[in-house]
Amino acid sequence: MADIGLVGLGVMGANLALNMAEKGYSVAVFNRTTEKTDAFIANAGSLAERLTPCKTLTELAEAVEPPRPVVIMVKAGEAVDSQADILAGHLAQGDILIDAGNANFHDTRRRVKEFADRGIDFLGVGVSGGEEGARHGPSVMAGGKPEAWARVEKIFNDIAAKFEGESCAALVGPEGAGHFVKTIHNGIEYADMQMIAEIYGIMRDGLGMAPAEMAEVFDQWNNGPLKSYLIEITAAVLGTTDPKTGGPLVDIILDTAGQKGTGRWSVIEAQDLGSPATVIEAAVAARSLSSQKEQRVADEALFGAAPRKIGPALGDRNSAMIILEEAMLAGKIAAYAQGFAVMAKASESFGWDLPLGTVAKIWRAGCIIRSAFLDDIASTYEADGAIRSLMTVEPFTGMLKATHGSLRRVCAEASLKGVPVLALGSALGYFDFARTARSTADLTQAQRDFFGAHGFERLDEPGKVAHGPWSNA
Ligand code: NBP
Repeated sequence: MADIGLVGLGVMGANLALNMAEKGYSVAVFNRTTEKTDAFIANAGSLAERLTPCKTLTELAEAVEPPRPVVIMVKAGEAVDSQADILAGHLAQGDILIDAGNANFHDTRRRVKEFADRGIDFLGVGVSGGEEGARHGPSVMAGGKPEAWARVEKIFNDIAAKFEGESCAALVGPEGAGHFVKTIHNGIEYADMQMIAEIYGIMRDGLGMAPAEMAEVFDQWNNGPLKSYLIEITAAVLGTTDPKTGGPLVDIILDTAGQKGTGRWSVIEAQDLGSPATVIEAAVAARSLSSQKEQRVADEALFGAAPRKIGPALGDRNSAMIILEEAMLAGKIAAYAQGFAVMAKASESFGWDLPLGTVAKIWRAGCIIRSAFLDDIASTYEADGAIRSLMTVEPFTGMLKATHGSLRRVCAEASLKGVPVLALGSALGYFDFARTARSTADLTQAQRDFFGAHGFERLDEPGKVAHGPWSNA
């Protein structure tokens, strides 16, 4: 009988099943469209002998050795509910349903409760790394009961990415914690990608660099503090030639970016928790703005194109590249500080006790935001899990002190010439706000009291609610 069942042979499910089979597990597989199951088995090569194709969910439940772990890897939302509901009808006490898709963590919290009532453990497991990660080693962020995780931990440890031999799979908390952490991972991914895109915009439109030249710079940056998968693939992307035109492939790609929801969810949760993630917000907004292509074309005609040429304002080519690298690093510190602060707030609000050091550790390999930088974050949180903000602890404080001037110069020059820097600008604004001891909220409080009698606290009478008096109120 099979060690585990897997429902959904899309990009992620098919590759996870092959990964499991390669690690020696026998896997019973099912897909709604059965032709896909047949094609999957036909293309599985020698791994097919460890794969049991099933035509129905009943067949799948019967093919797995009890207590059965069954992974569901289908489109998030209703598809998960429908597959889990049918499966549960064939499962018994002690069996485990594992939703490994990108679920909204509120849905996972609900499902954990619903299935607990039916005697079935439900794990919400975030899986990152795309197709390649799923096949050869993803980062795995699990949420649920420790006893349930303990029964499948070995399988996930075996298929997960390894960082210096350590598995990038871990239980990060109860119920929806795994999917929450995955959501914030994706939010940070949006922020990283948008900041890289803005730096690319400055290089392309502000400095007139060709993609091949930019590819070399990103390649160099991948040996420094920005070393990461996203910087590595940016170099590869910019260095790719279109076989049809012979020109850079990036130049013929329509400039509208898609999104599937996790970035938006991370912003909604950040706002709900009162822990703003301005860089992620800007990144999500930038994708939405990018999709309004027709309006952008019309507005460029209406207002005229911005000059965009930054020219030598950032110094010679070498100096400009150093300034851009430092700006990106400063922006990254702010974005990660925000993402980790949101997780810390969620941990407190939901009583999850999220191990942020472990979260950073399992993001060091396998996932899309994997980077050298995360190793520093992991060490920082391992040393003190209760830090207030990543920006306020070493080595990040020192890095920010050394680089925020470059972020400021880049944002200033880009703004002067009309090159949009939504995410980098948000990072700078966040940093500046964070280090402003006396903010301008005194005026906001005064206005709120003026129009709505909301009250304010006087500096000379702490703890008391005061009102006006306002002239002409
Ligand atoms: P795909 O689009 O490649 O596959 C979707 C799967 O969902 C197929 O097996 C499809 O079956 C099944 N499905 C759908 Br759509 N509606 C269904 C329904 N009502 N009932 C049963 N099955 C249904 O998606 P994917 O990229 O493999 O993503 C799967 C999950 O993993 C998603 O939650 C996604 O957000 C998450 N994820 C994706 C990535 C990535 O890089 N792609 C990374 C991390 C997480 P069918 O063949 O019959 O249509």
